[in-house]
Formats: sequence, C-alpha cells, structure tokens
Amino acid sequence: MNEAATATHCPYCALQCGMGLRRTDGPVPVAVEERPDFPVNRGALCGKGASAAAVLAPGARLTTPLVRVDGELRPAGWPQALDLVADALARTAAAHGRDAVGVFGGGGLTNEKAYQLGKFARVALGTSAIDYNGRFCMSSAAAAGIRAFGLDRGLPFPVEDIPRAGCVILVGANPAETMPPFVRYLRELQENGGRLIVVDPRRTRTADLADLHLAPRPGTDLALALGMLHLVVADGRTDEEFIAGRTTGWSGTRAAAMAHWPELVESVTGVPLPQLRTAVTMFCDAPTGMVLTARGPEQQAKGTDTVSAWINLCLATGNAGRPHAGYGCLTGQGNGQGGREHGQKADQLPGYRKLDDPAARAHVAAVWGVDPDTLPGPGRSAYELLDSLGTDVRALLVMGSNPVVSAPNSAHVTGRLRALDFLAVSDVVLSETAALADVVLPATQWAEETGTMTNLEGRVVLRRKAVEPPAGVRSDLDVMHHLAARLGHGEGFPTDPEKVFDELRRASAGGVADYAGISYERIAAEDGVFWPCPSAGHPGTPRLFLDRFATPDGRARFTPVQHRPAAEEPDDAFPVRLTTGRVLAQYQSGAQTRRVAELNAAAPGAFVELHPRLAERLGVADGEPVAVVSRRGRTVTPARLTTAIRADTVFMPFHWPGEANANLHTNPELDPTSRMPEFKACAVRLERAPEAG
Ligand SMILES: Nc1nc2c(c(=O)[nH]1)N[C@H]1C(S)=C(S)[C@@H](COP(=O)(O)OP(=O)(O)OC[C@H]3O[C@@H](n4cnc5c(=O)[nH]c(N)nc54)[C@H](O)[C@@H]3O)O[C@H]1N2
Ligand SMILES: Nc1nc2c(c(=O)[nH]1)N[C@H]1C(S)=C(S)[C@@H](COP(=O)(O)OP(=O)(O)OC[C@H]3O[C@@H](n4cnc5c(=O)[nH]c(N)nc54)[C@H](O)[C@@H]3O)O[C@H]1N2
Ligand code: SF4
Ligand SMILES: [Mo]
Repeated sequence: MNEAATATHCPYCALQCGMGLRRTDGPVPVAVEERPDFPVNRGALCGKGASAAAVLAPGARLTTPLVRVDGELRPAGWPQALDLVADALARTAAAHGRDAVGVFGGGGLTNEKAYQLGKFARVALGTSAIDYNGRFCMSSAAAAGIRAFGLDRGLPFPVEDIPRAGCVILVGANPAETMPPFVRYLRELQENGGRLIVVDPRRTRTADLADLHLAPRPGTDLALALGMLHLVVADGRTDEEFIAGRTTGWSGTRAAAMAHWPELVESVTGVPLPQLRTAVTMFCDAPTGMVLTARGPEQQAKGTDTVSAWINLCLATGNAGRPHAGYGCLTGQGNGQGGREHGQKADQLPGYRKLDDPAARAHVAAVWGVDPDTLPGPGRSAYELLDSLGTDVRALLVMGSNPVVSAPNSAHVTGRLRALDFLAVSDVVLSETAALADVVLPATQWAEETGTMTNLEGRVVLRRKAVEPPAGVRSDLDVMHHLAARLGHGEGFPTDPEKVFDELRRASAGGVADYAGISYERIAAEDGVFWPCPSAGHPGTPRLFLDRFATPDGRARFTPVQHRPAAEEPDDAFPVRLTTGRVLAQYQSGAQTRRVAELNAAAPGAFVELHPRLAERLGVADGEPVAVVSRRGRTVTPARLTTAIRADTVFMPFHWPGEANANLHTNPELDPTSRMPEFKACAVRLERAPEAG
C-alpha cells in the first residue's frame, strides 16, 4: 500500500513553496514530490527545493554533538555537551555580567524557534545581547515600511495580485535566480498587458524578461527614485486626490525631489535620461503600479532612505492602499518575515512589539510570568554584536546562521569569533562557523520536525514532520528546554512546537503582528493564514491598508530623503565598484547547498563577473584567475566575462568560504536607522593574478 506524501514546505527561501515528502528506505529518507494544491508555487520547485532531501542523509549532516578536546572537535554525548554549554554561559554571566553572553539567531528558524530564542535570551539568560542574520537581509525595507505605513509586512498583498497590476518596477531583485517559481507571476503580468521594469546594474535573467531595464551604478538607487519622482511632479502626474486624502508630509518630499534634477540623476546613476523618462511614462500610464524591492537597494548604508524614496514614488502616484497597487519587499529567508516578528531582533518583543515600550514589556512579561523590570533593554545590531565578540560579549550561542561566510568584513568577524571565551553553535551541518565552536549541537531539519513559517506574503504556513531524525540529533526547542533547565528555568521552555505556538499566539495578541487567531488546524485547512489575525473567527488579512494605513491617523507618511554617495566610493587606488549577491544553485553561505552534489555541479565555485572592456584593460581572459583587492582583503577567483554587467562594476556571489569569500571585501558601514551593512557597494581594484601564469 502506498503511504500518502506528507504535505510540507521547502527548507530554503521566503517563497516557502509547498512540496510533498514521501518516505523511502534509502540513506536519503524522503523523496520530494510536487504539491500542486499549494497556491503560491502551484507545484513548481527550483533545483534547491527539489534536491533539498540530500542534506538529510547521514553523510551530509551532523549526527552527534561535538566537543572541542585538545583543540579538536570530538563526538560527545548530549548530557556532556549541554552541561558544557550551560556551565560556560553561566560562568561568563557570573564573571562579566549577563550582557557578556550573546545569542545570534536566524531568519530560517521556524516561528516557534525564533520566539523561543528571544525568550531564552531575555528570560533564561537575562541578556540584551541578541540579534540575528535578518538584520543583514530586509531590515532597511522593514524600517522604511514602518516609517511610511506604520507596519512592516514584506508584501501587503498576496503574490497572486501581482499579475493584475498595470506596471511593476522590480528594484535590485533577481527572482529568476532567487525565487524561480515566482517568475510565473511576472510572466502572467505581461500576458495580461502589464509592463515590467527591472532596475539592476546587471542584465540578469530577470532583467532579460523586462520591458525596460535600467542599469544604475550600485548604490545609486536613491538618486534614481528621486529623479523619477522629480519627473512625475514636473509632468503633472501626481495623484493629488490620493495625496490629500490618504497621506501626510508631501510638501517636504516634493521639495526634496525637485532639488534632484534629472541631469544630475543621470550623471550620478549612469542611467540615460531618456530611459528614466520612459520608466516614468510606463509607470504613470499604467492603471495601477507596484514597486517591489529586494536586496539591491536595501543592502546599502542608506538602504532605509532608499526604500523610502521608492515608497514616496508609490504614494505620490496613488499606488498604495488600493487593489493591485503598492510597495512591497521580497523577503529572503524561509522565515525572513516571521523571524523578525517574534523577538530575536535586538529591539523587539513578540508580536512586533518594541522592547522599550512599557506597555509591550508588561504584556509580554505577563505571558512569560516574569516581572517586566527583569526584562533587559534593547541590544546591539548583528554586525555591532559580532564586532563586540571577545571584548564585551565573551560567550556566544549561534542558532541558524553562518557568519564566518555571510557577515560583512568577514575576516574581522572570524577573528572576533576566535577571540571569544566560548562559542556554541547549533546547526544541521558542520558549517564554517560551527567548525570554530567549542561545542557543536546537531539540530533536526525541516523534514524531521513540525513548525510554522511566515512567507514573503505574510502567510503563516505549516511545516510538518515527515520522518524521524537520526538518534543523535535534537530539535532547537529541545536544546533550549534543557539549557534553560540547567540555568534554573525548569518551566517555560516546552519542546512541543504546538505548545510554543500557542504561547506565541498569546504573546502576539494585540500586537502589530497578531497571530492570536491562527492555529495549526486552521493553517492546515486554509493553505495558510495571513496575519494580522486577532481571533479564531477572523479571516486573516491577505490585503493590508485598503481602508487605512497602520499609522495613528490612518494616513501613509511621506519621508523627505536626499541622495548621498556610497560609504566607499571608487577612487584612484580602488577604481571599480564591487557588488555582491546570489546565483541560482547555491543558498546563502552555502552551508546546506554546497553539500548537494547536483547543486555543486551547477555552481561549483566562486567567480567574479566583469565586462570584457574592463577585462581587456587588465589583460584577463574568461576563466583566468583575477585578484580582487579592497581596503579589507584580497581574493583570487576565475574571471567570468559578460556584457551583461556595467563596465565600471564587478559582481561576486557570496556563497563560498575561504580565499574566494566575497565578504572579505564588503564594507560594514551601517545604515543609521536599520543598522544594515553596505553589502551592495564597495570599492575594489582588480589585478591580473600572478596565479594566472
Ligand atoms: N538561489 C538563491 N536564492 C535565494 C537565496 C540564495 O542565497 N540563493 N537567498 C534568499 C535570501 S535570504 C534572499 S535575501 C533573497 C535575495 O534575493 P535578491 O535580492 O533577488 O538577490 P541578490 O542577488 O542579493 O540581489 C538582487 C540583485 O541586486 C542587484 N544589485 C546589486 N547592487 C545593486 C544596487 O546597488 N542597486 C540595485 N537596484 N540592484 C543591485 C544584483 O545585481 C542582483 O541581481 O534570495 C533568497 N533566495
Ligand atoms: N556579500 C553578501 N553577503 C550577504 C548577503 C549579500 O547579498 N551579499 N546577503 C545577506 C543575507 S540577505 C542573508 S539572509 C545572510 C544569510 O547568511 P547566513 O545567516 O549565513 O545564512 P545561511 O547560510 O542560510 O545559514 C544558516 C545556517 O543555519 C543552519 N540551519 C538551517 N536550519 C536550521 C535550524 O532549524 N536550526 C539550526 N540550528 N540551524 C539551522 C544552516 O545549515 C546554516 O549553516 O547573508 C547575508 N550576507
Ligand atoms: S523558490 Fe525557494 S521555496 Fe521554492 S523551491 Fe526554490 S528555494 Fe525552495
Ligand atoms: Mo536574506
């Protein structure tokens, strides 16, 4: 008899594609199947999702705790590993204070884990020193969204609305490689007569689909958006009724845009003025418009202002708070959305509450059964936390991130990790960060445990357990339960995900991200539930802002912004702009996908993408090693020549560790509001590598 496949979701990105898992007898214990009933991907999967089960095999993953003895990681039992971690955390707090113990989480963790990790830090450890890798992801869009709309949810509408817009501007997003099943919605948009504009310094696979491709210099999107708004005003294409009825702050924003002359914008961005005009006409002629940003404009030291500039363009043209129109951010990690709502962020409590808000503290403390005064205050942002390792923060627990590869200025960060008195890492594989740890805790994976994720639409979905984990592996909830017990908190850290979720619902009740009415049962019955969903009888909220924005007066807020240069502009010593990003077959730091043979065959190693004109000046041929040198490091990787990139810009994917790691170069300069580092723009020099012979 054929056993039914378990309906669940992909372990990787924020699309959270539905998939089925069928058990097998082989070393890879499940086989991935299509699940055509799930609306977001309708059965389609990219190569990463289709091959995800490979990481469940014993050869690819951790199967026992590891403890460092005489400098080497050796297999150990769970009681010993947990004792070592709890002792080290307690000893550090006793010697240096509670804030000397740090926690670094991840946007790939389920809602239950992210929630429990924030509680673990604030209650069991009593530390303010917690943040997570989502700070490196969409934090600038989140900050700008809150500033304009009073609320941050990646997309304020389901993806199915995208094909019904008249014109979509995709800014610094390459979903053809980063979310392939999403591309269907862009094709449907065009089939319906809608237009697609892509803004990217590279003519990516996504840009190839576009009706218009604008290729600005990295780090100049703010000027580009201001230039478009200038032309909108100059051409009289603003929506005065919408501005008067549903917004505040227009006059200052209008004045700021008028100061950004199109000719100036052309020289700053490198986008020819006629193209800028065509973009404005296309956007304004369409019945409705959307602007969707991803990491291109967001991962800048002015990312928040840059996203504000794009939101201003939407508001000025009446493209917000009505059907088939609006601004949205394509979140990235599997739980990039939920991961930022439940309290692993340095300044937040569950339900998207603020840690410095007395009412929020009182509400959450009551759910947790603690005195609000015992809750620590806000901590520092991800890079600032990593930068403080070995000095202020002396012991660290990492759960769900691989900063040795993915943090900016990675050589410095690796040095800080090495300077710790104690490092514990919970991971499913021996990542480059885990390899530095004193204790490594092997975690169960997506197919081996149940939990909820919130996708890029704000849809809460349920991942279901399909198979038993190997005997030596435990869930992160189990780890937190046992560590908390050793730290004197025998209660309050259950291991059953549904119990944790029910507590999360209460903690989020009345907050911005209200999950109170969402249950595992409802998610299963309804293809996911969109937050806010304040009660069991509430239908959930697929579309936000249709009646009012989430600000106190219900109006969206314009924010006047000014263009400014990248923190590190090219100069004589470092004349080329470096930007970084992703390729189709690898995921993030590559910790998981570099362990999958077919993905490695498709994307075996690092490279630097450059224009043939630049290559010719250097005397470098396609495939030859080239040295990239910045103020922070030197890498040697094969040159990949393509006319699809600006000649003043080079691109490196960041999926590989070691000598070719793109983050050896990236600039840790932070956005003043979101504390996002400038992954997308720094200055480098290229040299023909001596290795080229
Ligand atoms: N295959 C794959 N898919 C993934 C991931 C992965 O690692 N691999 N990661 C997931 C995660 S966590 C995320 S956050 C998303 C990211 O998804 P995306 O944001 O789509 O990915 P990136 O490649 O980082 O950046 C997108 C584009 O920004 C362009 N860009 C660079 N600098 C600039 C700039 O200054 N301005 C503009 N306008 N564009 C610029 C790059 O050329 C690139 O094509 O992908 C998710 N999906
Ligand atoms: N140069 C450059 N750098 C970047 C970016 C860029 O565009 N350019 N993008 C940034 C962005 S957007 C992001 S999101 C970050 C991501 O960077 P990372 O935080 O390094 O992301 P991952 O490689 O996904 O790391 C997740 C780790 O957690 C493990 N893991 C997965 N699931 C679980 C679980 O349930 N429990 C536990 N304990 N572990 C688990 C995985 O095996 C992996 O080792 O990188 C950032 N770095
Ligand atoms: S697009 Fe994202 S969620 Fe879908 S299969 Fe690929 S990695 Fe998984
Ligand atoms: Mo991300």
